[in-house]
Amino acid sequence: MGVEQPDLAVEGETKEEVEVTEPPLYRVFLHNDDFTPRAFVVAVLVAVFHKPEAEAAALMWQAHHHGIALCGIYPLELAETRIARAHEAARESGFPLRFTLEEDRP
Ligand code: TYC
Repeated sequence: MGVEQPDLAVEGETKEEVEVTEPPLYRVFLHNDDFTPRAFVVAVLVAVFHKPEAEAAALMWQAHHHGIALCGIYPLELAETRIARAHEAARESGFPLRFTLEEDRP
């Protein structure tokens, strides 16, 4: 009895080849709106996305002027958790601040 182990080495090969697949990463985007105060956006980026103040301000201005800013690239669970926390904070304060994510394809 016992659990069967998969053969990692192909018959005849001297070296064992193990393929490593990295987990997909996701881009998180910050979207502009007409209602969320600028200081609130910066505070969320600092508190939830752990951005230094100056970088948070630069991202806020980027979204404010261009409609969208790339906030960071994270594994799926971290991206989803941070977006959920940011949305919770915004909704609690009555603001429509919005983040989205997309797979980071090459
Ligand atoms: N445009 C907002 C304002 O003028 C500020 C803002 C900036 C909101 C960036 C969202 O992602 C954003 N109060």
